Amino acid sequence: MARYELVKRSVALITLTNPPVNALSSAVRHAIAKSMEHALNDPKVTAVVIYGENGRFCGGADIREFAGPLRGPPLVPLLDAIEAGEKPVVAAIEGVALGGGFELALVCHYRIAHFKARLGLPEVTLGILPAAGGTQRLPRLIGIPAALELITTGRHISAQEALKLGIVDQVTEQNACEVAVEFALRAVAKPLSSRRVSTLTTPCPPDLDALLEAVTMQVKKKARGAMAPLACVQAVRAAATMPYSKGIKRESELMATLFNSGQARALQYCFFAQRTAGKWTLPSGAQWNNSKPREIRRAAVIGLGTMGRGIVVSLARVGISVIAVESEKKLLETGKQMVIGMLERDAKRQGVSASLNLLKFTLSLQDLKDVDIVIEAVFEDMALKKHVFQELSKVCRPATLLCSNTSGLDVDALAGVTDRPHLVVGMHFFSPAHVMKLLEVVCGPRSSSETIATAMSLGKRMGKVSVAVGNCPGFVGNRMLKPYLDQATFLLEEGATPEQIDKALEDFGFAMGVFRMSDLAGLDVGWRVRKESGLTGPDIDPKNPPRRRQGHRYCPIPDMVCEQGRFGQKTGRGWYMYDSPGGTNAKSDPLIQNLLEMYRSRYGIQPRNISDQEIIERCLFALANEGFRILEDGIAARPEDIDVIYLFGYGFPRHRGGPMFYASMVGLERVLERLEHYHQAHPDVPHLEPSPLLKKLVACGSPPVQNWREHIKTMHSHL
Ligand code: 3H9
Repeated sequence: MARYELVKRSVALITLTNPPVNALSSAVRHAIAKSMEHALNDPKVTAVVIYGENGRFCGGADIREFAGPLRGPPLVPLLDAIEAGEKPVVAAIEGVALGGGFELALVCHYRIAHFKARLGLPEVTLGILPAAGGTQRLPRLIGIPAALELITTGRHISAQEALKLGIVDQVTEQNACEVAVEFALRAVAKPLSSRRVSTLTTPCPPDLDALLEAVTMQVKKKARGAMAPLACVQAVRAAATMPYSKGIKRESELMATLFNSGQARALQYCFFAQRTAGKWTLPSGAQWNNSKPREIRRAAVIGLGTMGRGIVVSLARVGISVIAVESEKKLLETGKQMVIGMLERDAKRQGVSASLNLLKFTLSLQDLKDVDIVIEAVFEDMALKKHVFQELSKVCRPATLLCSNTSGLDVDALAGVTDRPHLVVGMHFFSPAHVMKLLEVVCGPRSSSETIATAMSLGKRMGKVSVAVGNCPGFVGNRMLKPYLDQATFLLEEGATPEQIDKALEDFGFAMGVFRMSDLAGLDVGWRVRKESGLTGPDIDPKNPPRRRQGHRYCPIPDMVCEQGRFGQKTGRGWYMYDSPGGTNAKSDPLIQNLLEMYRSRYGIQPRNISDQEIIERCLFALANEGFRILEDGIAARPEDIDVIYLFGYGFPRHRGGPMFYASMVGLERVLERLEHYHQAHPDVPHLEPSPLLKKLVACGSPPVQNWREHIKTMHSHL
């Protein structure tokens, strides 16, 4: 767990050896404590270097250990002892120094970083704070404003930035360990007192209170209910106003509150869920670690609308050459200008030249003969997409992968019109595709494991969080969205307003309430889908009761909003009004209030007061209920995949862990009881009927989310 050796006759080199990230597990802490004791007691040793094996200094505390009781030596006294020692200790930082790893570096008397190293205190993203002295030492070293920014955001910084801030003493392009050993030898004769960061006085700005007040407000607004960022501010305040001995106690108190909170559990669950999500498996036994992806060098994107443009940019950013295809000259020119503009803005931000030579724009599919992969992003129309796939089949060489960016259409039906169904897969990006991190890789029944592996690996290369899902209408994300949106509109009928529903959801932690989100996405998209599914439009039988469709409750209000040409932000009017088309500042619109009142009086609905609790329960339990059905149907392999999709694609608050984790935190029994209650009150809403899997899990004693798979295993899988 830590190797001890003597180098250059007098330097004790302690190398952490806990792959993959040299996390500070109890065994590692124990090994460091023993090695340090040895080094400090051995008269031959004049200095110490701490290093991490495999080019990674240390990824911090072992997060897996957080679930159990503390074992092994606690970190704070161990780090204090290193700092207090009478022999110089130098941290040789390669790769990462994160969290407890950064705190370990902070107690060393000197820090040498490799020029590619990254440092940071990401604890806040795990719902905790840097509780091994990080909140007390960093402000003493770099001052309050910079420390606040790093600790409250968890941002990783480069070695160069760390040097500028005064965190590291030297940045090197050579082997950091060798440089650190030489550095340590030179440090032997120098006094150490000024190198012990905990003994420094925190440099405070004159307007400390005003600064802390302003940061608190800022952090509160961004945190959307997350507790850790605010606790971080309080801990840094202690560093500014208390001696180290008291500040460290305050840090520990704040940590204790956070550590046992549901939010910390949710955020740590998210950390592992995100990493689990990439590990796909097919019923055939093919999976992420036994299927080789193909190398992708040349790609094509068909359609230069919002999605297509974002996909082109995402591909070009990672050095893949792209042929972008449009059907008309004018659309091609507009798309081209926008793609170039986006890449040039990127390049300007990074101070490099834009990789425009990777791009080619064309009106002809004939240009796609030699590409490795095509991503189709044309209008969401099955007939059109089938036509494109047929044409691609004729034009592209037989080995080219054909992918669709459809947000919910049948990927297997598209595969069926090609000469290579095994090379067809869905790659569902989220808008705007160059910004949003989520990618649903939709596996059709005929998609080969190599095809899936390639789409997943390409997603990863583009910096996306890729999740493999099965093929059904809406896949995972959009299929779950339907019951969620339905509940929101039913609540409107019953007496709520868009503002009230959005506020309840935003107070819960969503980046945007459902109506603001719909306005941003465009209301016409859903309207077109409803028309195509026979739910609305001129072909509807006039004898059909207006609030029922296909045997179930139906809310026609969204159709009425669209009939008025209100398509959301892009038209300047939707559920809200905006200053102008494309505006983002949502204001209440009295016309919507009138529409709701007229609607209710037309159908004799007596509006009632609806509590925020009912809004949350009806929207989110219906959402999770559909998630249980998706698991039953084998469309998602595990709850973690669903949660990752909602975290990265739909703005679900991370500190709630995602819809499935949230249901488990509320208690599955309670979710079941509330769904039964609401289903009884609304028997014509099938989405409120508790799913068999939910009932099964409750009958099995509501196991933790990580164990649900055992209960799903026997069911049919589409993956
Ligand atoms: C802390 O330090 C608290 C302190 O203040 C003190 C309190 C007293 N623990 O991400 P990857 C696993 S809190 C356990 O795919 P990459 C990870 O699950 C900690 N496991 O690699 C994965 O496992 P698997 C603060 C960890 O190269 C494997 O390692 N530190 C830990 O893309 C590879 O991970 C952090 O928040 C860990 N600390 O990225 C840093 N870290 O293969 C968290 C990773 O089974 N870590 N694993 O799926 C990271 O940000 C990234 O892992 C890192 C490498 C950037 C290091």
